[in-house]
Amino acid sequence: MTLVKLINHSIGGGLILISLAAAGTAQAQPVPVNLNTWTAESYPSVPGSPNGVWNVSPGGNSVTQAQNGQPTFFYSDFNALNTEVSGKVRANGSGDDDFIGFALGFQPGDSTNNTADYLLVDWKRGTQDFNFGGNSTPGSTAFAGLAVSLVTGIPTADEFWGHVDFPQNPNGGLTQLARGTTLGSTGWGIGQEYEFDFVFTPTNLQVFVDGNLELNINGTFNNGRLAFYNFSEANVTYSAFEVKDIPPEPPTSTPEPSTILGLGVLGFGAFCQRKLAQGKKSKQDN
Ligand SMILES: [Ca+2]
Ligand SMILES: [Ca+2]
Ligand SMILES: [Ca+2]
Repeated sequence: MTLVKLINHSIGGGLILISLAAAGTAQAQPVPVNLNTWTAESYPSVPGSPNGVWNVSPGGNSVTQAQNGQPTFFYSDFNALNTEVSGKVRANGSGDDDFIGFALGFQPGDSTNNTADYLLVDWKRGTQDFNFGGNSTPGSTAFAGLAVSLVTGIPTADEFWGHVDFPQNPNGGLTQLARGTTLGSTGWGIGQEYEFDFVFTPTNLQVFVDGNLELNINGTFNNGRLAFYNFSEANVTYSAFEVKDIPPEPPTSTPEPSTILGLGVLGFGAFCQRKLAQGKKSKQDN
Protein backbone atom coordinates (compact mmCIF):
# COMPACT_ATOMS: atom_id res chain seq x y z
CA MET A 1 0.00 0.00 0.00
CA THR A 2 1.40 3.45 -0.95
CA LEU A 3 1.85 6.15 1.66
CA VAL A 4 -0.95 8.33 0.23
CA LYS A 5 -3.35 5.41 0.07
CA LEU A 6 -2.35 4.40 3.58
CA ILE A 7 -3.07 7.88 4.98
CA ASN A 8 -6.30 8.16 3.02
CA HIS A 9 -7.28 4.72 4.24
CA SER A 10 -6.42 5.50 7.85
CA ILE A 11 -7.56 9.09 8.31
CA GLY A 12 -9.27 11.34 5.69
CA GLY A 13 -7.34 14.43 6.84
CA GLY A 14 -4.10 13.16 5.29
CA LEU A 15 -5.06 14.50 1.84
CA ILE A 16 -5.45 18.05 3.24
CA LEU A 17 -1.80 18.00 4.32
CA ILE A 18 -0.70 16.98 0.80
CA SER A 19 -2.80 19.78 -0.80
CA LEU A 20 -1.09 22.36 1.45
CA ALA A 21 2.32 21.17 0.29
CA ALA A 22 1.34 21.64 -3.40
CA ALA A 23 -0.05 25.17 -2.81
CA GLY A 24 3.48 26.46 -2.05
CA THR A 25 4.34 26.47 -5.80
CA ALA A 26 1.29 28.48 -6.94
CA GLN A 27 2.11 30.97 -9.78
CA ALA A 28 0.77 34.39 -10.61
CA GLN A 29 -1.75 34.69 -13.44
CA PRO A 30 -0.57 36.02 -16.86
CA VAL A 31 -0.99 39.80 -17.23
CA PRO A 32 -1.51 41.48 -20.65
CA VAL A 33 1.44 43.65 -21.75
CA ASN A 34 0.83 47.32 -22.71
CA LEU A 35 3.30 48.08 -25.51
CA ASN A 36 2.83 51.87 -25.08
CA THR A 37 5.33 51.66 -22.21
CA TRP A 38 8.07 49.93 -24.29
CA THR A 39 11.04 51.71 -25.93
CA ALA A 40 12.70 51.48 -29.37
CA GLU A 41 16.50 51.26 -29.74
CA SER A 42 18.48 50.63 -32.96
CA TYR A 43 22.13 49.93 -33.70
CA PRO A 44 23.77 52.81 -35.61
CA SER A 45 22.57 52.88 -39.20
CA VAL A 46 24.91 51.99 -42.08
CA PRO A 47 24.50 53.01 -45.76
CA GLY A 48 21.27 51.62 -47.20
CA SER A 49 20.13 50.29 -43.81
CA PRO A 50 18.20 52.79 -41.66
CA ASN A 51 17.13 52.71 -38.00
CA GLY A 52 14.03 50.76 -37.06
CA VAL A 53 10.64 52.44 -36.61
CA TRP A 54 8.19 50.78 -34.18
CA ASN A 55 4.54 51.86 -34.43
CA VAL A 56 2.34 50.82 -31.50
CA SER A 57 -1.40 50.30 -32.04
CA PRO A 58 -3.65 52.78 -30.16
CA GLY A 59 -4.65 50.23 -27.53
CA GLY A 60 -1.06 49.07 -26.90
CA ASN A 61 -1.84 45.46 -27.81
CA SER A 62 0.37 45.27 -30.92
CA VAL A 63 3.39 46.92 -32.55
CA THR A 64 4.59 46.89 -36.18
CA GLN A 65 8.18 47.59 -37.22
CA ALA A 66 8.33 49.48 -40.53
CA GLN A 67 11.97 49.55 -41.75
CA ASN A 68 14.18 47.17 -43.75
CA GLY A 69 17.20 48.27 -41.72
CA GLN A 70 19.80 47.77 -39.02
CA PRO A 71 19.39 45.49 -35.98
CA THR A 72 16.60 47.18 -34.06
CA PHE A 73 14.97 46.38 -30.72
CA PHE A 74 11.75 47.31 -28.94
CA TYR A 75 12.31 46.59 -25.24
CA SER A 76 9.95 46.04 -22.30
CA ASP A 77 9.54 48.17 -19.19
CA PHE A 78 10.01 45.04 -17.02
CA ASN A 79 12.92 42.69 -16.39
CA ALA A 80 12.63 39.30 -18.06
CA LEU A 81 14.41 37.05 -15.54
CA ASN A 82 12.05 34.77 -13.60
CA THR A 83 9.15 35.42 -15.97
CA GLU A 84 7.19 33.47 -18.54
CA VAL A 85 6.28 35.62 -21.54
CA SER A 86 4.05 34.61 -24.44
CA GLY A 87 2.74 36.34 -27.56
CA LYS A 88 2.43 36.30 -31.34
CA VAL A 89 4.65 37.42 -34.19
CA ARG A 90 3.87 37.68 -37.91
CA ALA A 91 6.03 38.96 -40.79
CA ASN A 92 3.68 40.54 -43.33
CA GLY A 93 6.23 41.33 -46.07
CA SER A 94 5.79 40.15 -49.64
CA GLY A 95 9.26 38.94 -50.62
CA ASP A 96 11.96 39.71 -48.06
CA ASP A 97 13.49 36.84 -46.10
CA ASP A 98 15.54 38.28 -43.24
CA PHE A 99 15.56 38.31 -39.41
CA ILE A 100 12.67 38.47 -36.96
CA GLY A 101 13.09 37.58 -33.30
CA PHE A 102 13.61 38.56 -29.67
CA ALA A 103 16.25 39.42 -27.08
CA LEU A 104 16.33 38.47 -23.39
CA GLY A 105 18.41 40.31 -20.82
CA PHE A 106 18.72 43.40 -23.07
CA GLN A 107 19.68 46.57 -21.16
CA PRO A 108 18.67 50.08 -22.31
CA GLY A 109 21.69 51.52 -24.14
CA ASP A 110 23.15 48.12 -25.09
CA SER A 111 23.43 49.17 -28.77
CA THR A 112 26.35 51.42 -27.73
CA ASN A 113 27.54 49.43 -24.67
CA ASN A 114 30.98 47.75 -24.83
CA THR A 115 29.98 45.46 -21.93
CA ALA A 116 26.55 44.43 -23.32
CA ASP A 117 25.76 40.75 -22.62
CA TYR A 118 22.35 39.40 -23.64
CA LEU A 119 20.64 36.52 -25.46
CA LEU A 120 19.32 36.89 -29.02
CA VAL A 121 16.68 34.53 -30.39
CA ASP A 122 16.47 35.16 -34.14
CA TRP A 123 14.81 33.50 -37.11
CA LYS A 124 15.92 33.93 -40.75
CA ARG A 125 13.62 33.03 -43.61
CA GLY A 126 16.28 32.30 -46.26
CA THR A 127 20.01 31.49 -46.27
CA GLN A 128 22.03 34.42 -47.63
CA ASP A 129 25.61 35.74 -47.92
CA PHE A 130 26.02 39.47 -47.42
CA ASN A 131 28.70 42.05 -46.62
CA PHE A 132 27.40 45.25 -45.01
CA GLY A 133 29.26 48.46 -45.79
CA GLY A 134 30.38 51.12 -43.34
CA ASN A 135 32.19 48.73 -40.98
CA SER A 136 35.52 46.91 -40.50
CA THR A 137 34.24 43.35 -40.78
CA PRO A 138 33.95 41.04 -43.82
CA GLY A 139 30.72 39.50 -45.07
CA SER A 140 29.08 36.46 -43.47
CA THR A 141 26.38 33.86 -44.12
CA ALA A 142 22.99 34.04 -42.42
CA PHE A 143 21.41 30.57 -42.31
CA ALA A 144 17.69 29.97 -42.59
CA GLY A 145 16.17 28.86 -39.29
CA LEU A 146 15.70 29.62 -35.60
CA ALA A 147 18.70 30.02 -33.25
CA VAL A 148 19.81 31.50 -29.95
CA SER A 149 23.09 33.43 -29.69
CA LEU A 150 25.00 35.30 -27.01
CA VAL A 151 25.59 38.96 -27.90
CA THR A 152 28.56 40.70 -26.26
CA GLY A 153 29.71 44.30 -26.62
CA ILE A 154 28.83 46.11 -29.86
CA PRO A 155 28.75 43.70 -32.82
CA THR A 156 28.77 44.93 -36.41
CA ALA A 157 25.90 44.17 -38.80
CA ASP A 158 28.05 41.40 -40.35
CA GLU A 159 28.44 39.75 -36.93
CA PHE A 160 24.68 39.88 -36.23
CA TRP A 161 24.06 38.53 -39.73
CA GLY A 162 26.28 35.42 -39.46
CA HIS A 163 26.17 34.87 -35.65
CA VAL A 164 29.95 35.34 -35.67
CA ASP A 165 32.66 37.21 -33.76
CA PHE A 166 35.18 38.67 -36.22
CA PRO A 167 38.59 39.79 -34.88
CA GLN A 168 38.39 42.89 -37.13
CA ASN A 169 35.84 44.24 -34.62
CA PRO A 170 37.41 43.79 -31.16
CA ASN A 171 34.48 45.60 -29.48
CA GLY A 172 31.94 42.79 -29.70
CA GLY A 173 30.42 39.87 -31.56
CA LEU A 174 27.97 36.98 -31.47
CA THR A 175 28.41 33.39 -30.32
CA GLN A 176 25.71 30.99 -31.49
CA LEU A 177 24.60 28.70 -28.62
CA ALA A 178 21.94 26.44 -30.17
CA ARG A 179 19.57 26.04 -33.13
CA GLY A 180 15.90 25.07 -33.00
CA THR A 181 15.05 21.39 -32.56
CA THR A 182 12.63 21.34 -35.51
CA LEU A 183 12.98 24.89 -36.92
CA GLY A 184 16.81 25.08 -36.80
CA SER A 185 17.08 25.17 -40.58
CA THR A 186 13.49 26.10 -41.49
CA GLY A 187 12.57 29.67 -42.33
CA TRP A 188 9.46 31.49 -41.13
CA GLY A 189 6.48 31.72 -43.48
CA ILE A 190 5.24 34.98 -45.01
CA GLY A 191 2.01 36.13 -43.36
CA GLN A 192 2.04 33.21 -40.94
CA GLU A 193 1.43 33.95 -37.26
CA TYR A 194 3.54 32.10 -34.68
CA GLU A 195 2.97 31.82 -30.92
CA PHE A 196 6.18 32.23 -28.92
CA ASP A 197 6.57 31.32 -25.25
CA PHE A 198 9.69 32.14 -23.21
CA VAL A 199 10.54 30.68 -19.79
CA PHE A 200 13.60 32.55 -18.50
CA THR A 201 15.43 31.87 -15.21
CA PRO A 202 18.98 32.74 -14.03
CA THR A 203 20.18 29.30 -15.22
CA ASN A 204 17.86 28.24 -18.06
CA LEU A 205 16.04 29.57 -21.13
CA GLN A 206 13.29 27.63 -22.86
CA VAL A 207 11.67 28.87 -26.07
CA PHE A 208 8.48 27.26 -27.38
CA VAL A 209 7.07 27.95 -30.86
CA ASP A 210 3.42 26.98 -31.31
CA GLY A 211 3.77 24.85 -28.16
CA ASN A 212 6.86 22.95 -29.32
CA LEU A 213 10.08 23.26 -27.28
CA GLU A 214 12.60 24.57 -29.85
CA LEU A 215 15.39 25.98 -27.65
CA ASN A 216 16.46 24.85 -24.17
CA ILE A 217 19.81 26.18 -22.93
CA ASN A 218 21.48 26.20 -19.53
CA GLY A 219 23.94 28.86 -18.37
CA THR A 220 24.30 31.86 -16.11
CA PHE A 221 22.08 34.58 -17.53
CA ASN A 222 21.96 38.31 -16.79
CA ASN A 223 18.76 40.09 -15.94
CA GLY A 224 17.45 42.70 -18.37
CA ARG A 225 14.51 43.44 -20.62
CA LEU A 226 12.60 41.31 -23.10
CA ALA A 227 12.88 42.89 -26.55
CA PHE A 228 11.41 42.35 -30.00
CA TYR A 229 14.06 42.21 -32.75
CA ASN A 230 14.11 42.89 -36.49
CA PHE A 231 17.13 43.00 -38.78
CA SER A 232 16.68 43.82 -42.46
CA GLU A 233 12.99 42.91 -42.26
CA ALA A 234 10.14 45.42 -42.54
CA ASN A 235 6.43 45.12 -41.66
CA VAL A 236 6.66 42.70 -38.74
CA THR A 237 3.84 42.67 -36.16
CA TYR A 238 4.05 41.50 -32.54
CA SER A 239 0.76 41.18 -30.63
CA ALA A 240 -1.15 39.83 -27.61
CA PHE A 241 1.82 39.54 -25.26
CA GLU A 242 1.33 38.39 -21.69
CA VAL A 243 3.74 38.01 -18.78
CA LYS A 244 3.63 36.13 -15.51
CA ASP A 245 6.16 35.72 -12.71
CA ILE A 246 7.96 32.47 -12.02
CA PRO A 247 8.80 31.96 -8.32
CA PRO A 248 12.59 32.44 -7.90
CA GLU A 249 14.60 29.21 -7.68
CA PRO A 250 14.84 28.20 -3.99
CA PRO A 251 18.27 28.28 -2.31
CA THR A 252 19.78 24.79 -2.24
CA SER A 253 21.17 25.08 1.33
CA THR A 254 17.82 25.18 3.18
CA PRO A 255 14.94 22.72 2.80
CA GLU A 256 11.76 23.97 1.10
CA PRO A 257 8.60 24.25 3.19
CA SER A 258 7.07 21.50 1.04
CA THR A 259 9.99 19.21 1.97
CA ILE A 260 9.41 19.89 5.66
CA LEU A 261 5.68 19.21 5.17
CA GLY A 262 6.61 16.09 3.20
CA LEU A 263 8.80 14.88 6.04
CA GLY A 264 5.86 15.63 8.37
CA VAL A 265 3.61 13.50 6.18
CA LEU A 266 6.22 10.72 6.19
CA GLY A 267 6.37 10.88 9.98
CA PHE A 268 2.59 10.88 10.13
CA GLY A 269 2.55 7.87 7.76
CA ALA A 270 4.95 6.01 10.04
CA PHE A 271 2.67 6.83 12.95
CA CYS A 272 -0.34 5.43 11.02
CA GLN A 273 1.65 2.34 10.08
CA ARG A 274 2.45 1.77 13.76
CA LYS A 275 -1.22 2.23 14.68
CA LEU A 276 -2.25 -0.23 11.94
CA ALA A 277 0.35 -2.73 13.13
CA GLN A 278 -0.86 -2.30 16.69
CA GLY A 279 -4.46 -2.75 15.55
CA LYS A 280 -3.53 -5.90 13.67
CA LYS A 281 -1.60 -7.15 16.70
CA SER A 282 -4.52 -6.53 19.07
CA LYS A 283 -6.85 -8.34 16.59
CA GLN A 284 -4.43 -11.29 16.65
CA ASP A 285 -4.42 -11.05 20.42
CA ASN A 286 -8.17 -11.30 20.34
CA1 LIG B 1 31.19 44.60 -43.81
CA1 LIG C 1 34.20 40.79 -33.04
CA1 LIG D 1 15.96 42.80 -45.98
